[in-house]
Amino acid sequence: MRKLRAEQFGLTRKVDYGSPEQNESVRHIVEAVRTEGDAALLRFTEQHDRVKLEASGLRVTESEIQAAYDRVDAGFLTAIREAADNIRKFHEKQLRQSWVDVQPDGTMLGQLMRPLKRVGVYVPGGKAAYPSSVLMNVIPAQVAGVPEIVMVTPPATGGKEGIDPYILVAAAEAGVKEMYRVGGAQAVAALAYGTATIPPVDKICGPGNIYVALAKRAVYGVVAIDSIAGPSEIVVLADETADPAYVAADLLSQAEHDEMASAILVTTSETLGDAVAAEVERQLALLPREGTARQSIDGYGAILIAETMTEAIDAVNRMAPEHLEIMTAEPMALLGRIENAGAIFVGPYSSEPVGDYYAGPNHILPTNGTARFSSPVNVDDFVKKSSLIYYSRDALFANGDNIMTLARHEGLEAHARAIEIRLERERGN
Ligand code: HSO
Ligand code: ZN
Repeated sequence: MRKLRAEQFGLTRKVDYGSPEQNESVRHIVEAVRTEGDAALLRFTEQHDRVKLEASGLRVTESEIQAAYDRVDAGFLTAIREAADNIRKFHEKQLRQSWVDVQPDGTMLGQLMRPLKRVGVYVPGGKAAYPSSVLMNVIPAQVAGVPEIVMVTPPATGGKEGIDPYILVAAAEAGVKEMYRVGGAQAVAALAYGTATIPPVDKICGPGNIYVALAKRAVYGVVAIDSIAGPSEIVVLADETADPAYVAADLLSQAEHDEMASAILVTTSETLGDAVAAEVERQLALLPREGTARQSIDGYGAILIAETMTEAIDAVNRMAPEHLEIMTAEPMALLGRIENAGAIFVGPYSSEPVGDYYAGPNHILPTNGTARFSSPVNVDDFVKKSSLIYYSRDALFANGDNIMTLARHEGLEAHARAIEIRLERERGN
């Protein structure tokens, strides 16, 4: 791994806006689905997924879901149920109540929390088809109280048997009752505009390839979308007390996700840095996904040597990593100085995969330095708020003049008169 001075380092931002051809193709697909509905959906499914369907075959049936349960192993089912339980409990803590504030003059102001009505979760095929991500998208929506959560996923992720049974089981376990076999930009367009078979949703979330990402951007505004995830990132902040084998293993856990993933060690100990570099080499050679992990390590990996812990922490805050692990003598003592990180894993036993699968916090986190201003997926992402305003007669009398002054200043006479008509009529009585 390359060794650099922590002072100079910042993470490379990797945002893919697609080629002109990809953008054009997505525009074409979205427009066709918007105007032709199911017919376009079936045509693109045949073109891109090589699966010929009728509209009546888009919806995944109850018996297919049952059949999927027969195909997954018992260990997986136990593990995913435990994970779902932990994720649900963690997200239940995030639920916020509506509130109303009553003032002495009778004014009542407040905020009413309402779940979105219908949410679409995109589940990709290919290298990022993770059952764990199904849980991470669906459960917060469910905890928020979203009554209709639908999943869309390409039709042949499980080979000629159809959809990958592990994805179907994860969705069913998370509580999804409505699933469709459709993927790509056409699936996103269908969720946004609706077709005869697939009613439109209010928000689309979930990861996907570049076509899915571009389609989400294209329909943004018609529906809400989640943020578009970049390649995984891990930063380990460690001192001389860290175990180099643990550090290396955790760096590789994210490097294996993607050729463009970044795995970075920031340390005050050059000895640790050298030991981690050696361990990364040793462990890399043993990985089934060695090719991907090696490209990630070579292209985006680094060992950053810092003079002081303050310099190391500055580098962490500048990078604003998706995942931060702290393996130092007193990791808790450093927490207050961490400004920017999607998820923080504290101490030698909080390895990153604990959070990816199991602990309960969401694994869909801000990437590309966006932890500077955004948060992990959470219940609030599926809730919207309505403001509540009640003014009593007394309150309007006491404040009407101020309101009229501001309205007339803006040249909006009708605004002023809406207040004035009330004050005059009451005074006339
Ligand atoms: N670490 C990934 C999530 C994931 N890991 C899913 C395993 N499965 C998010 O950056
Ligand atoms: Zn992961």
